[in-house]
Amino acid sequence: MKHKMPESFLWGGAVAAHQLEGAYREDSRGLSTSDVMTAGSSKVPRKITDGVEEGYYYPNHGGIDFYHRYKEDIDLFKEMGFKCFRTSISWSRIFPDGDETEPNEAGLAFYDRLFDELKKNGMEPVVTLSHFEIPYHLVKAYGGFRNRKLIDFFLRFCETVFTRYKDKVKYWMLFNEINNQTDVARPIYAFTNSGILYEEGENREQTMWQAVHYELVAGARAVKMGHEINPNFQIGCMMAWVPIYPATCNPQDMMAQTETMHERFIFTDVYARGHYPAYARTMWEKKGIDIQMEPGDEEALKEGCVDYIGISYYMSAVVDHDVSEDRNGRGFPGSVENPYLSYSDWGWAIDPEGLRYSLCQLYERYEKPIFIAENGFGAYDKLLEEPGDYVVEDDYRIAYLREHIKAVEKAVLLDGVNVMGYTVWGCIDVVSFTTGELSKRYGFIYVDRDDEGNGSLERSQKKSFYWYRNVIATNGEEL
Ligand code: BGP
Repeated sequence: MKHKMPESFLWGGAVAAHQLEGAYREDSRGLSTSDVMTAGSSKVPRKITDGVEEGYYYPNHGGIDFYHRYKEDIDLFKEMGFKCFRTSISWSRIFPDGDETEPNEAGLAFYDRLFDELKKNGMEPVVTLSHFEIPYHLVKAYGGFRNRKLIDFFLRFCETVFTRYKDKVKYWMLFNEINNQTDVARPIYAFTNSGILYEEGENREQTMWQAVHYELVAGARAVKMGHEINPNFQIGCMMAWVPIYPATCNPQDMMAQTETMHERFIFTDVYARGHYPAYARTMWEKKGIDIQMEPGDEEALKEGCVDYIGISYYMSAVVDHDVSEDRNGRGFPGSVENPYLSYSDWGWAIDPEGLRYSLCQLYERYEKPIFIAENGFGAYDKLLEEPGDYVVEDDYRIAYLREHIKAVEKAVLLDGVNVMGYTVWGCIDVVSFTTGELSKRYGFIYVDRDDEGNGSLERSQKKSFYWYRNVIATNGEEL
């Protein structure tokens, strides 16, 4: 099979402001949701504290100090030949409390410098507007997106950055992995997607779906506004895409798969088609959920369809209609292991074919370009005793990425899917979102920092740095 990808294919890497910038109070940046999550591990969940509390370690406060080292890091991305670089704007650098009417110039100036540096080095910025960060003041004073006022605060933030960077940034993404919060058993998702802290005994699904409605309206209005500011903007949604397989060919498992996928498709259906699918209303009725909509909301959804579908892809999942509990920790009842797949140290199924399947599934449903905004392999990398050109021999990461890129190439070259780009998650070691570990490393670039914040922050290449450089240089021909 010819491997070459289209010349316009956007090879690159992805990170998120809160996972690498650090400088969490510098230049008047306000506290954000990411600043009050303590360090955790694969065994110990992160704790959401009430503000920053004495006695805890908060790994996102320092990140990997990208705020001061971004030029050095961009030089390394350029050495790999990145065509694009995905990161996010920290909302609380621009509006420290979130409800101000005037933005913080120092925050805006940082992203001017960052985007200029990327463009100077031949990289298109791909910018996520809300990547698990909401100004913490909006959580405390308004209850996050349980409050409809958040729509206007988000739109003020969007209008400010769309206008400021309209000639520097073409590719935008709305809310990162907006669908995570459907897993209401894990409060971290409502907190990072919507700035919501569940109250004792409340109907979490009612609160979550109402917040989702506000976010979908906010996102659609942002798309419409963005296109008015610059008609060339390409604005996409961003979903954690975990395809669900039926446990057997029993029709009941197939129906269980269809129903469970509704909690993923509802987002892309609204974003791509501009209205709620019929199953949304029956799903809400079944759960006793009553969504408050205002006049104009449905009009807003219709007028703000996205230009492309952004996804992260790490794993697939399985549902068994005969199982009631979430056995495999995937956030839905009936989730079970897949006997045909192996799993990472964090219990994530390794399924490259699932990426090809997902790309076909999404493209055939929406016929909109797809951007793979995240795909990567987290591992406890071991430093070589005697490093040569590289400090980690991460053949396991190369193998994981090779198979997933092969799947992307099959989707493009054999299945006719229009894939815009592929940005490897954590192209440089960053703070893990789910665990707060830095030792859960994804990068082509090793950063000397441990889970307690010790280390020189020195950057060094891993073996995969040179492998990915060649993949890009041959446009995917040599894997
Ligand atoms: C996705 C997030 C990223 C990143 C990635 C890896 O959910 O969009 O921010 O965190 O997963 O996950 P983790 O960092 O938990 O290993």
